[in-house]
Amino acid sequence: MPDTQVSTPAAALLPAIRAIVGERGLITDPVDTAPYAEDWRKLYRGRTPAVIRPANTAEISAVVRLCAQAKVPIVPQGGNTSMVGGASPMEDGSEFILSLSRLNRVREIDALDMTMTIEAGVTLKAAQNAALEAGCMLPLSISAEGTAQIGGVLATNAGGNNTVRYGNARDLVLGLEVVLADGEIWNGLRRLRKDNTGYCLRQLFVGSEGTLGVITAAVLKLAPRAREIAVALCAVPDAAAALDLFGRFQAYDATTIQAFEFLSGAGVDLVLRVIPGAVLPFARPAPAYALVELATSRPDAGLRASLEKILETALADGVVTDAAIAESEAQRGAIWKLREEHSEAQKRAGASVKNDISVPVSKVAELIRRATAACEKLIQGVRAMPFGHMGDGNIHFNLVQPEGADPAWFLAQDHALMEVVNEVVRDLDGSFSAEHGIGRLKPYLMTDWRGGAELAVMRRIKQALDPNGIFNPGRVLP
Ligand code: 2HG
Ligand code: ZN
Repeated sequence: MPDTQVSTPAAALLPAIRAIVGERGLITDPVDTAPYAEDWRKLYRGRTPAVIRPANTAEISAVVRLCAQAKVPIVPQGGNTSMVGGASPMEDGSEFILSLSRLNRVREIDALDMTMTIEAGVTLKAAQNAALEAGCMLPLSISAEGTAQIGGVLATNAGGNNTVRYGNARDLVLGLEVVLADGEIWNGLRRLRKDNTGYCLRQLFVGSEGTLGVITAAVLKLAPRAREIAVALCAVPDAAAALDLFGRFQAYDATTIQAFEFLSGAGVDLVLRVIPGAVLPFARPAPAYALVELATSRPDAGLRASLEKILETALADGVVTDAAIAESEAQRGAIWKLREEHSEAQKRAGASVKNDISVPVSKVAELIRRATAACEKLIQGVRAMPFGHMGDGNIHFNLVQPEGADPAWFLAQDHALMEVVNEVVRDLDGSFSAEHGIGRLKPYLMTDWRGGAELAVMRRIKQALDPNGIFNPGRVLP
């Protein structure tokens, strides 16, 4: 395949890059690069002269060195599951995609240290499985875990279902290996629980969305493997009841809550309609649902009995109207399927506008109530389908286009819809970006939300670490 017909600064580098990564490490045919240049939501259809797929950290370092000298921008990419276009190249074809997928080894697991040293291109699911085989657990779980890779998960500080108990990706990182913007490799793969030696550099790269360096490997904290897990889907009258239920579990034994997710009735109805094999474990649908997962590494904690006890009183009080407790691994999977297929179901229903927002946990029900009213007032027939991580205050306040509407027309309202939702978020002291990050979609909101000293410091950090602006330019910072 000829490198490219057009001579651009990026195209001029291709022979030298090929000499570093070899034929296997380079994709230049536009047909083959296209899937890497388009995001999962299909909001961005970019172009790139090449997807570079280095085999190891040394090759990444050499490639970055070349790009830095020529000031050619690089978009680091893991599983390409970003919800905000964070790994999508621009449309002008000026940026390389740097795929981490060939760095896919679990380097070491130490069950006594409870750590895992792992390369960026391992999928989150594969990392979870490796931890389980070693008798431990990697306590990070997201819907895209089969595809999302560790490097991207860390670069975006992913949150997911277990944040309520274990925190976000950031809280699990003990060490990092990073290729810096001049090509130098920083080996910070320490597995220390205590290490007060100046500024905490690793936390700068976590959540920087590929704008400060390329994460190539990490040391992650593991947790003890669960010995008992109890899962229930609870039908509830509304979000306020779901929050009341969360409070009951928290008051009883907060340490056993592994996930507490909210699902709207409309969202579950849609999943049941468009996702094959999805089944509701109740005779009739409810206005809303809460999915609770309790887990413990203690052998005789009697979780099932605790779950039943709390649900019994909640049923008696009218907080829960029906409940289904999983009796097997298959039933647990079926309950989680109703939750995990929300994004896919919404994608199949046409265009949707996503608000990945957070508020203090105590305000989640108010957020859902007020934001729903605001959006329904703005666009008649809009389908509000909020769902997500109620236990940590992060709701995916997603809006699906009115039935039969033109998707392009609906998407053109995205800023207006985000604005009315964000007004409520601001009023409740929340954040417009909880776990998906800023990417290409939301830099325009940064000045308003993080302006002044905060944004100024971020800009100084970017300037210090990436003076030529080669890493993911135009993302995160406006
Ligand atoms: C989830 O929690 C993901 O399933 C995706 O964060 C949410 O589709 C979304 O908005
Ligand atoms: Zn989520």
